[in-house]
Amino acid sequence: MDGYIRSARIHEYKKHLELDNISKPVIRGDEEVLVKVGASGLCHSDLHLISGEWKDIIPLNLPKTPGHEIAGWIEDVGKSVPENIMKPGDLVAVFGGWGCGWCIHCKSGDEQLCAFAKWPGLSSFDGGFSEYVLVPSYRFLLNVRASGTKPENLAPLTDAGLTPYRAIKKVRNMLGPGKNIGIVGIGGLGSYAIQYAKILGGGSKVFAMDRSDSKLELASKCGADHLVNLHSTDNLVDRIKAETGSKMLDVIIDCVGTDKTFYDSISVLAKGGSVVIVGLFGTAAKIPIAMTVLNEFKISGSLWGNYNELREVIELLTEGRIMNNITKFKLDDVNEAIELLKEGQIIGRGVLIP
Ligand code: FEH
Ligand code: ZN
Repeated sequence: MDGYIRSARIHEYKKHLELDNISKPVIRGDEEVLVKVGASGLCHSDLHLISGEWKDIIPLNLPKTPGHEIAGWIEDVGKSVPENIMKPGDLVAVFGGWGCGWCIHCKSGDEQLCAFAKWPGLSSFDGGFSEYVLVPSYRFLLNVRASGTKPENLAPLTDAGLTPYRAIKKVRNMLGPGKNIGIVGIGGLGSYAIQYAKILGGGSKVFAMDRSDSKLELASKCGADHLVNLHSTDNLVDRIKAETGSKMLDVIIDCVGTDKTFYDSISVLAKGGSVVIVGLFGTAAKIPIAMTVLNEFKISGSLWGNYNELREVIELLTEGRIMNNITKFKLDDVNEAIELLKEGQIIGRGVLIP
């Protein structure tokens, strides 16, 4: 049908998405860009959103099209989009932190931290589980027409590939020869985290930790030096002691973010060590005060990544220094893909192709 597009939308929390025919978005604002979606990654945050668990922190006007990891081709542009920067037909990756452009965070380049940030599919704006997405400004696009890569390889970089990159860059001064870094959770983010730990870690040994052997197999392909199955390891502390010669782990990137992974992480952290939480599975964990003070632990969070960090991650991919691990699904199979993600059965990142 001309003028209509297919979008997978949340109509009611906890229910399957519905594949709707909706009006094709049209450019109204001068800076806007209409992107024909080539691929859209499936993130755990989408599960929280669809289940309604986040309805108080991220209130949505339903129906809503999720999908915040997007790449595709420019179809149309507003009249103030500079032609020398982007034009119809260009392949673009969509940066997901749509900041106000004015506040202190935006001016520092961290638009994902903007107090007024909008995220495609996680705010009033519709996301990429659709044939088209309307992006409010060309400022949120990276033109990758010269990269020779495909949208399905770019889309996961915009979140799964970006979030652990920022997290590891924050702690890279703690890494180097003789140091150990743990990556907890080898899902969409973890397989990238291992690769960045090898690239930025200056010779640190990388410990991959997960409950699934098939995910640990992927970790091994990504270059992990030690594989720790959190399900079958009886005593995690003894195991890490034995494998690090009692040095323990200097840095842990928690790509899961539950109270269990937090306490596990604290229990195997070296004195002065740092846990960076990027996963959002859980809700709360208690910080053991004495242990944190006596060991000078650093506990922090890291949100997504900024525009320039996304540029760097795309550079790493196009230079062949990182690999993607994706499972492709047709947009029509979105609900099956969501079920597989819920069951932990997608290895690497699930990507929807309209
Ligand atoms: C979730 C909610 C709001 C912003 C960013 C996120 C990240 O999980 C994106 O994966
Ligand atoms: Zn996400």
